[in-house]
Amino acid sequence: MVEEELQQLREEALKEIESLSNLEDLNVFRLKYLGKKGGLTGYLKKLKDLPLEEKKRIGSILNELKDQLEILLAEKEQEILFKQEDVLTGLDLSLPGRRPSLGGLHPLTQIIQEICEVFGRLGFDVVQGPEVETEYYNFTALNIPEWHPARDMQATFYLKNGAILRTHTSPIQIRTMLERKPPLRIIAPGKVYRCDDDVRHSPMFHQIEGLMVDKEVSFSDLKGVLTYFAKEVFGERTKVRFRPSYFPFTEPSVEMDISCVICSGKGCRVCSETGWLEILGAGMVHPEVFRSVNYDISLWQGFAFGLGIERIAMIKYEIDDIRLFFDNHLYFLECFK
Ligand code: 2NM
Repeated sequence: MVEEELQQLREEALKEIESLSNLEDLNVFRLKYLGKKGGLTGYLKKLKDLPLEEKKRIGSILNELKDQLEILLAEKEQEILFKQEDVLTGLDLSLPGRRPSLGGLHPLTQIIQEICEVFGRLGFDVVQGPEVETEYYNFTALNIPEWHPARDMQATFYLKNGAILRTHTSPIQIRTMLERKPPLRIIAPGKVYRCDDDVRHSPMFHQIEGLMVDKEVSFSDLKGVLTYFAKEVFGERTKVRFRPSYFPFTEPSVEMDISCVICSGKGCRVCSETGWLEILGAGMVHPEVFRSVNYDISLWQGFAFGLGIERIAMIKYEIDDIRLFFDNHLYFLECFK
């Protein structure tokens, strides 16, 4: 039966197309089935000898088979051409696309955000202020007298019109105390400027200062708040100690150390064999500071503190050159994503 023969031919042809892998074999196949002396053409030639009914039936089967083979051949040819191109260009269209590389927050920004969150949990508001300041807000209102070395040309950047670049973020706290009424809990992060430039100092760096004013705020509150901060940022096992110190704007004044994050207190190169790292200054707000913002010192008490962000980041990430924060080398920044 012709039908059965054709069915067999179709199955063989389909199998053969499937296994084709180059253009030469593809052309051989084309000739074998569809060429002038090909298998299908042979049947087509024989059609004219058949009776009309059979001619119609077999003819339509042959046409359909011919169309099918031509479509499959064209598809196969495309597939082979694509593969050849892939080999030539090294292009593999089946690979997933490259992900665009995303930016990340600067390590200093991350630390500022983390510290603001920690104090946020204790009810402190984040406040901001201008980087160009007056001597009054930066020094005078903070009980820093005319003769104080911090006012020296070498430490402060003086601008033409008598303005200065703030040397700490404390003027923000003075401005906020004038704008708001106590009680108050604020934290002021920002850039500050000092005429200093070496491996440990940058002329622009970042500080966070905090201030809490209320009717009964004691030195115990200062210790409690700052101990909580140290454990949140450096880990639950971190120990703290307070040493007496001096700042014109606080009395009494202290510096807080944490147990060394590298050797946990045993002594190493990072802590100069002391087991401790100095991380901030603090104290009870000086009555002269309250007087300059017209807070009644018989009603209000407060503590304040200040810390350098770069110093915290250098301790936390064991970085020994402050300039790395400002060079913006991608291989440095990508470590903090
Ligand atoms: C420090 C250390 C101790 C401080 C004081 C004030 C203000 F404005 F409330 F008086 N702001 N920040 C302060 C106190 C800052 O930095 C080492």
